[in-house]
Amino acid sequence: MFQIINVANRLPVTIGEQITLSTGGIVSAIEGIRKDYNMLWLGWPGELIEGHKNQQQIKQILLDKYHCTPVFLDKSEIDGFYYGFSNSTLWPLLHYRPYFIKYQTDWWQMYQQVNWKFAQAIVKIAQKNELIWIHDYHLMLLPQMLRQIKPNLKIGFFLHTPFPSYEIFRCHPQRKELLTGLLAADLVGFHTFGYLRHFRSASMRLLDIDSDTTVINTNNRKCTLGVFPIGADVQSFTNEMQTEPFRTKRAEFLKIYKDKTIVLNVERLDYSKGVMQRLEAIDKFLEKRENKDNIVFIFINIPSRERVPEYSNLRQEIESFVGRLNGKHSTVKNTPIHFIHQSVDFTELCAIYNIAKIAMVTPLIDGMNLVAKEYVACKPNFDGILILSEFAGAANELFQSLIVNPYDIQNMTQTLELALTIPPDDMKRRMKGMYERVVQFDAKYWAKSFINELSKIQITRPAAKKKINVLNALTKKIKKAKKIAFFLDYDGTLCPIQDEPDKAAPDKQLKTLLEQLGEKKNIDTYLISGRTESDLEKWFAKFKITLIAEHGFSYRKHQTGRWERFTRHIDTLWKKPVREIFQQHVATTQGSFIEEKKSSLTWHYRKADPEFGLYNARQLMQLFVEMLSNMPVEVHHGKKIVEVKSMHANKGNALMKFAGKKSKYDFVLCAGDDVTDENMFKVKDERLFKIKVGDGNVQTNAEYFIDSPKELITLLSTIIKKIP
Ligand code: GDG
Repeated sequence: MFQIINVANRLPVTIGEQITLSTGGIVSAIEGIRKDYNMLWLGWPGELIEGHKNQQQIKQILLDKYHCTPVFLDKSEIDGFYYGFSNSTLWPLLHYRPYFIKYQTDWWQMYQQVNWKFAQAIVKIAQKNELIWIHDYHLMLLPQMLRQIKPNLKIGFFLHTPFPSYEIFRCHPQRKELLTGLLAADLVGFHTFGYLRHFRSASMRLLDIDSDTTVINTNNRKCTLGVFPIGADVQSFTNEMQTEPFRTKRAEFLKIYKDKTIVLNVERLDYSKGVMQRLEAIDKFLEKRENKDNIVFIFINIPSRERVPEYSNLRQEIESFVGRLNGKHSTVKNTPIHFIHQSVDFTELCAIYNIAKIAMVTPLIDGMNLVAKEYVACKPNFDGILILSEFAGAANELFQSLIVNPYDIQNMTQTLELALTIPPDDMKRRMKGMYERVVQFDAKYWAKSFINELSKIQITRPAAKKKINVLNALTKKIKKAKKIAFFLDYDGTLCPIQDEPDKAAPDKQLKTLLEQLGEKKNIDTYLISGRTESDLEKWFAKFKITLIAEHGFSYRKHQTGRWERFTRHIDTLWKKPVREIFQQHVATTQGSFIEEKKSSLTWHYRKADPEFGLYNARQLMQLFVEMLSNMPVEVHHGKKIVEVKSMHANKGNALMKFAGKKSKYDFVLCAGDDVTDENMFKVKDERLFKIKVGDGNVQTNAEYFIDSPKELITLLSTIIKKIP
């Protein structure tokens, strides 16, 4: 059995005449640790050459020789899922290029279909205890799909690209589905805290869910967020630099570029890498330079996604710009720009990294950028200068580089001039600092830290566990009871919380339950809610139950049909100053509003920006602590609300009024989801059976948990059948 199933869009192999191991960022990172873990790699093997071995043969070779399981894609899947949705829709979105986004509904269907295909391929091989590690934007729906089939798998997801700000991410038609897909993972990792912050912000704003800095809570599950900056495969570069082929290549290059300063550029040909802006800066630099014979700019631009029009257009643009620049700046002795539109082999890459005096890594945006780290890794003598874009994830760590803004052409030109004149001591000091960091936090370190974090995560499903107990415990107790009272909160307890309070009308199943409860001689039912008298009357007047409004401010027995107050004289002088303060907050916190009831004033911020709303709610709470300390009110900060209410309206008191020690009841069930229900749960009386509905991870005085209103209704419907 495998310990880890590593899932990425591409397998680390290229299938041509022969099957070979490919190079690239993720590949080297994962390959570096494969020996340490029993790891299976699952992914697409790439487009197969016609007439090559059949799929079954390839499958066998991949498994035996490379520990890989292929997920084959047909032509329409490759077009719709890979070139379409992944690389023409998601890639530009994640790289802040909304105007490059192309979108087709059939691509979205293909994306779902292929994610589903991956999910099924995984469950075929996954037993129980493997860690599933999913990589990158091609597979954002996969965590949720896997979770649906195998709820207890431990799933990690790492995003290799940036995660853009909410304002960009929200442009996507499937923004909610994509986030929900990811949030089903137990751990979601990013290269930088900035991306994590954006992801969290988008989740809070688009899905209206709560979150701490590194944890997002969804449906009784926790999704942990973490920062794991990918490192370079330092070991491979260091080893390569000890070899004879490397020494030969290095000597050869030194001879070719004798007396010339090499400025190196290595990247996939991609619009995120800022090649055009860099060429512009080089043009300006060369315009000012007197001696153009002794400098050469080597561009290694590996071909990438050429079937996507933006990429082939960019290639043409770059090639024609390079042509113009060489025409303009070449001398008899030198052609300043050396443009290679193909991959060079690993030994050559090492040699060129090693001898280049300057590396220019100036993407407009980049998740991390491994080239920057690899260049540093190939500088054990600290003799090089890295010019690095502030928009590469790597800039957070490689701060001793010369940091540039790639949109500021003049800044890049000047930095290039500075790099050429930097004193050797300064150069060494900078490179030494970066080298030490790159060596310490390499690819292995990255992969191990992600895997460790994922293995440490406890998959707790407390609500599910206690749910089993609740039915048993309740059955046991209720069977012995002669006279029973049910105190049931409404919103969030018998009915899911809705955006609009008016939408929360009781459904058919609940109505049936209330009818049945009304008919039960041995059970009295109290619907105890924060809602107004008229709201409750509108929906529940016809049932034979007692309605308790405004958290225990007034009640209505079915027999009389009349509303009565628990306490006669209630002081409401506090309302005026509280209303004024709430109004000030309504003006500044867009989307917030005030709700006024007889016994309370509530400021709602569920439609406001979640962070600004929360900030203002906390400000209000601080203010009220002093301001209302001598008033007969209770203040509480609940689910997206700040409420000030008369202290006479209290669900615990209301419960005691009807079901106190001297009452006829020998068993009292109370169920609620909110802080106001805690007043019932706080009552100490062994006749009480307290059920909290919703998130099992919160502090509560209740003893039992139920996941959702739907499950509570099912539980109650089951239980009342056992009572005469
Ligand atoms: C994505 C994110 C993130 C390049 N030319 C040759 C060659 N390479 C290798 C480099 C490096 C890799 O390709 C490129 O990795 P990057 O990190 O720079 O960029 P992306 O491919 O866009 O990768 C990126 C990365 O994922 C990892 O999380 O850093 O931000 O966009 O390893 O060495 N290798 C050889 N010949 C070449 O000509 N042999």
